[in-house]
Amino acid sequence: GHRSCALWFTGLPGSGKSTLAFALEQALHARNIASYVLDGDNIRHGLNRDLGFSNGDRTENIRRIGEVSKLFADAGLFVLSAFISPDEKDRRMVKEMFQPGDFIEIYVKCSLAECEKRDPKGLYKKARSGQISNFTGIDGKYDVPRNPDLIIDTENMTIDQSLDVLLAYLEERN
Ligand code: GGZ
Repeated sequence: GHRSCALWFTGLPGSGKSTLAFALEQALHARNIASYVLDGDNIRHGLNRDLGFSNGDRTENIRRIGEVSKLFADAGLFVLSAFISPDEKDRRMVKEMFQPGDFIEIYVKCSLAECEKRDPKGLYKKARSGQISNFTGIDGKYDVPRNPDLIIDTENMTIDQSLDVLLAYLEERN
């Protein structure tokens, strides 16, 4: 058997957080481990539709997502939460909602240059031209995780390789 827990993916926009979380969800389902992905698409359009991207709103965004992640974990699921979560102390706040070891911080590492090159939604371009403000990596801060449980370097690995690293880590930790 396995304990339910929260895997928290943090990283710059375009670093690959959601992609990795969904790939892991599929791999876990194939192993009969119930999991669920929370990301901007299912949270910011619903529960957190009242929040924007000011620093205060981001803190409230992360706080609510932390509480929801805890509920999912209490319900017995592996919850995979993929949010920029740029503020180190907001990530600590969420970590403290969990029993030690039940919250796994995964730094999805990718340089700003590469994220900006990928620019899957054209938002970096908008941020550069001033159409979006407080955009993480451009004029919004990102606190690089100081002590993550795992670092996934998506700049130098394929999605499959990244997934293998994640699965090996989870197996090792049981
Ligand atoms: C960062 C923004 C912004 C600003 C809109 N800064 O690539 P995306 O589009 O789908 O992912 C980004 C998403 C980030 O939401 P999070 O809830 O993960 O952010 S946080 O943890 O900081 O609260 C991006 C889009 O929202 N987006 N404006 N100014 N990302």
